[in-house]
Amino acid sequence: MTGVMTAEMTIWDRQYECMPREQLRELQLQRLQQTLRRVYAQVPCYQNKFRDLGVEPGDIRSSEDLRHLPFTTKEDLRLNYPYGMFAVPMREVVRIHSSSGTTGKPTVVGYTRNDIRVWSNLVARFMTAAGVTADDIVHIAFGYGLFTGAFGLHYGSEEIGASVIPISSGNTDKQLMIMQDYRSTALVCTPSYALTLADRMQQKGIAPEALALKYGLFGGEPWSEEMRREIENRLGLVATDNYGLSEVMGPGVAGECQCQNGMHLFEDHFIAEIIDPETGAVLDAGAEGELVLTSITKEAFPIIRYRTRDITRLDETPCACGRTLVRMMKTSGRSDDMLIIKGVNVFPTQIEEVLFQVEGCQPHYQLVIEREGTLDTLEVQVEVNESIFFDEMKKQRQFVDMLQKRLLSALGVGARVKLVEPSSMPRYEGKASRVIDRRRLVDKK
Ligand code: DLL
Repeated sequence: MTGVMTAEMTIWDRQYECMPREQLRELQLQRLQQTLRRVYAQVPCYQNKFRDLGVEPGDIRSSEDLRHLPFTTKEDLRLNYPYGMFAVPMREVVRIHSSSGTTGKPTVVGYTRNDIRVWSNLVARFMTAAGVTADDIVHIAFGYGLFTGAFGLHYGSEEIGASVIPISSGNTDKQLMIMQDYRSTALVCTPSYALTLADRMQQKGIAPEALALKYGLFGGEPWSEEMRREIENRLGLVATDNYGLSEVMGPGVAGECQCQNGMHLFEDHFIAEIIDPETGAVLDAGAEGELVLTSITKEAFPIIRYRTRDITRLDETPCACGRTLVRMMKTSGRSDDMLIIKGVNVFPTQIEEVLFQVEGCQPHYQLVIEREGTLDTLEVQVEVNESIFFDEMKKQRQFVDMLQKRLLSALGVGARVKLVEPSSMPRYEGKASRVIDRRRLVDKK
């Protein structure tokens, strides 16, 4: 088979996705050099940063030299709000998106016509890798708006030739009705919303067989392997992970194939590095650390060595699908979301893994961190099924003890477990927010 797009536009760019790695590195270098010349000429922020470090685009002669370039951080984007980082005049920008961001001004990103074409193609690539074809009916339950999720997946689906249902987010009952009546075969949303849908189906007595779903393409937030299995069982589909961030493009930076063993990162468009988040030193690709991304084909909003804050590991070993692109492992989360409890680093996904392994725990939980005197305390509030919630005190006590022991051994720090009633925790339509850190409130006073 060749990399030629078929009439149905199934997008598997074999020429690039299966390129020998040596050749890929050459392509990356060539594209990087072009990008550097452009940003140096067009974006004052980069010109200043390069000058401060005494580097010029011409100094970058190998991929090893990348490490001599400055990092870009969210702060740089804030300082250049809204359009200061754009590398083309506004008349060439055909779309603007922005990232949610919990504090301060959002980050604004722009796309030229060609950027939109590349973006759609990359989303189509990972959707194809996940199994989606022109015969599929794609149900997009991301919110349409400034968030890149919905439009990214929408254009990617159309590129494949699939039929798109742009239902957007919210109104879970209507989502279920449309999924049943319109025979949606692929579901696109956050993993948290997939669980919200599964819960509602259960409440309404809708069996997975009543739906036509085959594929779930989930992304936008970290989720564990245990959560993947739970979603697959309850929705009766094959769930794949996909990753991206608005600053770098949106969805379509990396996505899993049907082997479900990490997300192929589209290295012909982005160069990935792993760094030590504390020192900024570049680590071996196999080591776990912070992902740093450089875009090498973007026109409107190119970005150099962007510190994503996402903690992950890259795997260069071959994948059974034949793609030679490096695989990005499920992230354990953002370094900003890492909790430091009594000096121990804890990611919410580690807690999720433990909870999901215990029969009787529902996949809905919240973490409350407080400071009592000088001591941090972590409370894990988890929904349990009715038989446990209404069980006699002694049995409940044993259940709590067992959970606390498991958490202690997995996290290396103790947590208090509080069982809460079924359906009492918040449900999410988009990205979940499961951490309540009351220490921050105290610190701010
Ligand atoms: O969430 C883009 C996106 C939309 C990706 C839909 C996939 C699907 P932002 O709102 O800018 O963009 O948030 C980006 O979300 O830095 C990660 O921390 C997190 N994130 C996104 N996808 C994943 C994933 C979109 N698959 C931030 N696993 C990123 C873990 C993810 N974290």
